[in-house]
Amino acid sequence: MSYEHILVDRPADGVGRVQLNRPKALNALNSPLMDEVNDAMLAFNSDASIGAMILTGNEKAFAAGADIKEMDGKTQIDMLMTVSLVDRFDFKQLTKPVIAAVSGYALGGGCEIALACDMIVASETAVFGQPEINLGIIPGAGGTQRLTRAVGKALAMEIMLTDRRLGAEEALHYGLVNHVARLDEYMDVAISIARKVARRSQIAIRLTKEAVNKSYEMTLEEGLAYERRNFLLAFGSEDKVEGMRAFIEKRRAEWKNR
Ligand code: DAK
Repeated sequence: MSYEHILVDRPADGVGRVQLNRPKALNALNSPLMDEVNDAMLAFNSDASIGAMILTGNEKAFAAGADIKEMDGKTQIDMLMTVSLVDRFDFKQLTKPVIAAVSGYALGGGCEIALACDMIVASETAVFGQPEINLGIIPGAGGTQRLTRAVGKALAMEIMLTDRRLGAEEALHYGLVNHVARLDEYMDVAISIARKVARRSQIAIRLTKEAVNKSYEMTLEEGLAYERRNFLLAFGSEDKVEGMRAFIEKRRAEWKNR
């Protein structure tokens, strides 16, 4: 499928990359763009040769939020009926890990989409924020929940109530991002992490991702039971046999993803 608002490629073995590509609008997330992101990510997710994905923008903007020009004039009922936009911010349906490679603005829905990914690599120019308050609205794609869990209540309140923005180093300090790298290196860092993921057993990666995500939604006791369930599922895989055999035979494991 050819796309109008995104670029799609495979920058390394096992790695699929989706690049938001509306540079003149700072990658504002309009509906056609989100449809394309959804389509491309789901295609990578169901491609057996892909083990991890990268979602990125350009140097100036990861994404400056939902498209305000598109939202202008929309009614409450219009927004109620665009629930699909929110669903598309929720990458939980993707079973393979997604790394957000963020440079420049990650604001509003752009910040929320990065938070919905599994890891974030930031360039030193990255800026995270939730400026919805300036528009008379509130974050609607997970910001009040995911940002609060990521940085804690006090700072999350300040970010959302006063439009405080976090630069890359601050975002690293508060645990919002995994790494900060120079502008000419952050993509390589993201690709390197994605390759490390893609080289592993896709079964073990999927079961791990699922269990970590459950920690947001379950009590400790429920989460531990879920982890045990996935642990036992991993024990039933051919990759478990191969992984342990390879260790004992002092060789590199050859995963079958079975
Ligand atoms: N939407 C549309 N166009 C945008 C945009 C946006 N969010 N951000 C930037 N642009 C456009 C500008 O209008 C401008 O276009 P032209 O005027 O040249 O045609 C172009 O991109 C360049 O922007 P600037 O000239 O403003 O560039 P600056 O470098 O001076 O400033 C900036 C960069 C990022 C500080 C500034 O552009 C800015 O403040 N942008 C708005 C940021 C923002 O407020 N983001 C939050 C949007 S609200 C939903 C759930 C969630 C959401 C929606 C629905 N459901 C429940 C359905 C999410 C809502 C949001 O994200």
